[in-house]
Amino acid sequence: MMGETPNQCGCDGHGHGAMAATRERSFIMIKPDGVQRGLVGEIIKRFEQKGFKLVALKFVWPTEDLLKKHYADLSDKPFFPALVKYMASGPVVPMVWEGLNVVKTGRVMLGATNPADSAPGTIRGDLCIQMGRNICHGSDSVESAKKEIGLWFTEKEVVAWSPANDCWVYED
Ligand code: IDP
Ligand code: MG
Repeated sequence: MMGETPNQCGCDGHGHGAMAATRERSFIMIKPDGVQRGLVGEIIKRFEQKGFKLVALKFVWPTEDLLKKHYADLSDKPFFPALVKYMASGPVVPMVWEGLNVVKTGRVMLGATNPADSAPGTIRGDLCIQMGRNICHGSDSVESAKKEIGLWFTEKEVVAWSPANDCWVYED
């Protein structure tokens, strides 16, 4: 039976990453400029190497209608029309990543909204220059992550699975 043989770390193969906090989810999206510039692998790599778990991913050319819903909170901003046009200008890679504090840590990994202020070492700090071409999106709260995941993915498209290396990512 699975779990009878302890892993090298001493767990039964089921414990790690099982606590509710490690199942927090964030909606992360590679924007059209990230795709056009060939940065899909680089951005995914950073989340993978951090230890977060990929639970959903697709490659789509989004409609303006979907993008207006996605950015509804910004609809009264002067840059809103340009933002929707930019985001609808080509295919994007919407994803759902799971892990402990993934919403907050995901934002730190992306860097400040304006790449001029993004620290070196962050995705935006390393890979882009202007706010209107900042290559990636990340949810700003657990609440908005839920809303965004529901907009971009069906329930069936979000996959529950246990990565082989969970024992080495979480101590309990
Ligand atoms: P975030 O992407 O870091 O969460 P938001 O304030 O939610 O930042 O804005 C959404 C996106 O809208 C930004 O990532 C950026 O592409 C664009 N944006 C935000 N503020 C401006 C602005 O002042 N001028 C142009 N584009 C902006
Ligand atoms: Mg935002």
